[in-house]
Amino acid sequence: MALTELFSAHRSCTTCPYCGVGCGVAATRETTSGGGEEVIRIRGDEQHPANNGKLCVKGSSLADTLGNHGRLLKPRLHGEDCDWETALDYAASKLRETIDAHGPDSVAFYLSGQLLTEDYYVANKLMKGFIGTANVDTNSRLCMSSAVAAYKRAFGADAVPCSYQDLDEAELVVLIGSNAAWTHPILFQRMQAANAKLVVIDPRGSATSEMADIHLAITPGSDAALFNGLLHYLTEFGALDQGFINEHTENFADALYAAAEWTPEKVAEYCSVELDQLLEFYELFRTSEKSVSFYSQGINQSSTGTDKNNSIINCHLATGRIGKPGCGPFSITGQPNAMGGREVGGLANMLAAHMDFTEDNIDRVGRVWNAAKMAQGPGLKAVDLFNAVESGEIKAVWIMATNPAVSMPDARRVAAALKKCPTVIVSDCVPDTDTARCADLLLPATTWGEKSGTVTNSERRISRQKGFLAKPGEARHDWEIICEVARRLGFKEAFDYRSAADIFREHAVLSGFENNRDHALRAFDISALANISDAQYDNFIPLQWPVNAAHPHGTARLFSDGEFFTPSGRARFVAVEPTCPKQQTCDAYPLLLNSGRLRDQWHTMTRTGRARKLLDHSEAPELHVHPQEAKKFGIEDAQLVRVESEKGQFFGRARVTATQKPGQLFAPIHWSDNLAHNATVSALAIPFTDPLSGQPELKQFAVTIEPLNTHSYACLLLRTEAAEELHRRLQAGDAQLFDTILHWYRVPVQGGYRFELALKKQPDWQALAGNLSSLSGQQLNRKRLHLPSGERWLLHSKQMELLVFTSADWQALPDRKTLENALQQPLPDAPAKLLHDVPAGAQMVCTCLQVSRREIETAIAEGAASVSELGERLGCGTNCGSCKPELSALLNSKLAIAVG
Ligand SMILES: Nc1nc2c(c(=O)[nH]1)N[C@H]1C(S)=C(S)[C@@H](COP(=O)(O)OP(=O)(O)OC[C@H]3O[C@@H](n4cnc5c(=O)[nH]c(N)nc54)[C@H](O)[C@@H]3O)O[C@H]1N2
Ligand SMILES: Nc1nc2c(c(=O)[nH]1)N[C@H]1C(S)=C(S)[C@@H](COP(=O)(O)OP(=O)(O)OC[C@H]3O[C@@H](n4cnc5c(=O)[nH]c(N)nc54)[C@H](O)[C@@H]3O)O[C@H]1N2
Ligand code: SF4
Ligand SMILES: [Mo]
Repeated sequence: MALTELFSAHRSCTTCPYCGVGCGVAATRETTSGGGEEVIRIRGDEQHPANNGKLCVKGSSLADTLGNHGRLLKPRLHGEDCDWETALDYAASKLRETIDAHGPDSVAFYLSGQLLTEDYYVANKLMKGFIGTANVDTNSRLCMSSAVAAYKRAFGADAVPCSYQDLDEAELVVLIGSNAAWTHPILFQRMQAANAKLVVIDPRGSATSEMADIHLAITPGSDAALFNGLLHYLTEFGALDQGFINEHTENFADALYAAAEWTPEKVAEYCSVELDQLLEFYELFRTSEKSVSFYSQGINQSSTGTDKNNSIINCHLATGRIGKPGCGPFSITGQPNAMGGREVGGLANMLAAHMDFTEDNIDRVGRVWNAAKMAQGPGLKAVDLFNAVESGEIKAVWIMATNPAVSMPDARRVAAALKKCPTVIVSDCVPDTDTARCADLLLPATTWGEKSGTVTNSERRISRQKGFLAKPGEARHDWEIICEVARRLGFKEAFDYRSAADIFREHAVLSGFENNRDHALRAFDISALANISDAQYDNFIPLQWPVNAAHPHGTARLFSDGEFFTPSGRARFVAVEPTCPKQQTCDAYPLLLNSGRLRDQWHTMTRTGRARKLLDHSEAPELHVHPQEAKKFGIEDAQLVRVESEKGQFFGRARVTATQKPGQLFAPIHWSDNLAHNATVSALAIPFTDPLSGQPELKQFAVTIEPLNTHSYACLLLRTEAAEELHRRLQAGDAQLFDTILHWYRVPVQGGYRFELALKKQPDWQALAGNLSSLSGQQLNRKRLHLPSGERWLLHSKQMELLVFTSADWQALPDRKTLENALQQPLPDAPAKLLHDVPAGAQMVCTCLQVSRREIETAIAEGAASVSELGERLGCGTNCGSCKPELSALLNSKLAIAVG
């Protein structure tokens, strides 16, 4: 059935499923002008206050990610398709047996900031109110938990004070450990439009630092010293808001005492930055009344992330720059519904609706839920939770909407623990993630475009995600699946919801229940929404919480009255002792590996990997390395490199770049065993965690590197079935294949897959052709070509089921786009022609308008001197604007060459 036939309306307003900016999206069914073909178009929703109609490259490519191909469409038990009755009975009976034999703490849920609030709410309710354990944690532990812990320490509540408007009004935005140009692009564009000064604090150069007025490339993990130093400087130079400190805060003297030793000179040395540059930043902060500190994973993913967060918050409390327009410590959330998860109590140390495990709160939540068995205390946080799976303490685990076999530190150990766990249930929308491969039971979930509910973005704004496509195959909504299992466990009444709106209303009731100074005053309160009708829920206008009797239309900014949620009502300063990362270099592992995100991919690529054009920017696992380091270790640009840590190994293609500092490396997190050989970065991490938040240290891994000697490279195109068979054999470690193959990665293309292979030795063509032709069931023709650039081999079958090119030089292989097109067409008369006609591939900088780096460089050489001129000539940067920082970097590097 055509995708458009599944479209239930002509226009549907929903929210983007990617980052925490939470952009409004309008999906429409349209007929193309030419062929009259029906298509689904995705545009930014102009009415949505988060983006006013704009979308970044990921959002604007959403239509390319839709469709049933590659989806999990039926439940699978032990690898075989089964019906829902069997699947749900299995899930419920395994949970029941495990609880009966070993108690409630022997089961666990591991959830995700990509679930909708309603899904999250019922999962949490089932575990904490009915099964009786708080072993419910979430991938937000790897992401936001230090920000949560720090806000609670400072404000007595997990409450983000700011609003996006503050970015429009700020004079200064300090981005700390954030590559917002790539990770929160629409907000970054908003900051740029507002003309605030930008300071970027990040050990490496990024698309974000490229646009900064000041970039402080500090020693990895040294942020707390920088902010202790700032507090000290603000005190020395009379920038304190003494009135605010006296009236509205406590513990200032302790924080100041801890900061006193951090003179600018000492900070400059500790953080390895120029004193002048440091003082320039300190002075800018001192004199900018309106300043926002905007921070993300460079701060959170640390073994002292909570302290680092508080060191930033301290500076805002000291200057009274909180609760005012253009001000505040702004922790930006990563996932689309990280914030919703925090609201419902998705973290193991929270209960629900911002309540934690005090006796009063356990009783309070229990009364609203009419709970059968309330959990009595916090449960295990992610790293401990998977340790308990490994030790056998946890015997049944249900994982929803996350891929811990890739994203957890020491990822291989997590996968191994899951493989030996007696019961592993995984709810996902695709069948072949690394985590799904560890599952006994796989449950097909609906996903973006199909499911309905709410999400909360980084500025506390609740928006609707709305399904506009019918459920594919037998997939069900996550909340429905959870409620079905709950009913089978005997909790029918408490989980008898008819719709997501029913769940939302109960969530709103709980948020307002006994929420006042006499009982337990909580920041999260949406009680004004407790009685909304189904129609109002359907037409929900995005609102920022709290939404209650006092603020029926929501609240843009918190703490304007200087009142906080601590017992004294005062905000707390925290004395911070800067501490180095736990993972430290040594002789065996002399380099520090940093990890993070690329512009066009989302996490383990289960959605963005479906849009072919999103792979144009970067299609292979990479390793960024400074030229000096590359020389030292004998590594050339584009060469395959092996990275090793105490815990594991990672293979990636070297990108030699001066954006890295010597001694440091960077690798993107997006590849997994499903997509490439040995490309799971988190397999390298030792799981050190922050003692307060439990968040793992994921930005500093001590490693060593070596170049991998490659005999030659092969590019292989296969139609879907044959490609799946090859993929299966590669993943199973087929000895015959790995006799020749050193490394592989794959790229989905229309009609099949492209595999890129690095070969260890001259292939035994007879054997390889035999092996490969058994995939396609066809005879292969073999041809040796002698070209000016060297010898190349071409293998192909008559129907072009399969096409292989090899060459000693990776760059000398033909253009991949042309080859991909060849896969969809009948065999050309002479396939060897493909080798002569087309040059090697070029990296796309502008994904939307398909403008390559080479074209941009040519235009610059011909005189294009600004981003807008490039846009006029080539169109690049004129659609979503996500590539503008890279255009600017290319212009700058050419300018530097011209000047130098
Ligand atoms: N394109 C894209 N966007 C995304 C995502 C995605 O997968 N793809 N994921 C979303 C999610 S869930 C999240 S959590 C966010 C994350 O958003 P970000 O935090 O902006 O992204 P990261 O790339 O993880 O890391 C940010 C920066 O921290 C720096 N860093 C590393 N160590 C340190 C340090 O010691 N100090 C400082 N100051 N900086 C350091 C890194 O060099 C990196 O540039 O992105 C969201 N947006
Ligand atoms: N080394 C290193 N490791 C990291 C990080 C890092 O910076 N460095 N960052 C960490 C951070 S911040 C994060 S957020 C994590 C992200 O890591 P993960 O959460 O593990 O990655 P995702 O690929 O987002 O996994 C989401 C899964 O849910 C599925 N899915 C999508 N929609 C739905 C749905 O509606 N229902 C269900 N049931 N399934 C769905 C997708 O197909 C996918 O398999 O990685 C963490 N790990
Ligand atoms: S910035 Fe991009 S990825 Fe993030 S919500 Fe907006 S469109 Fe989606
Ligand atoms: Mo995240």
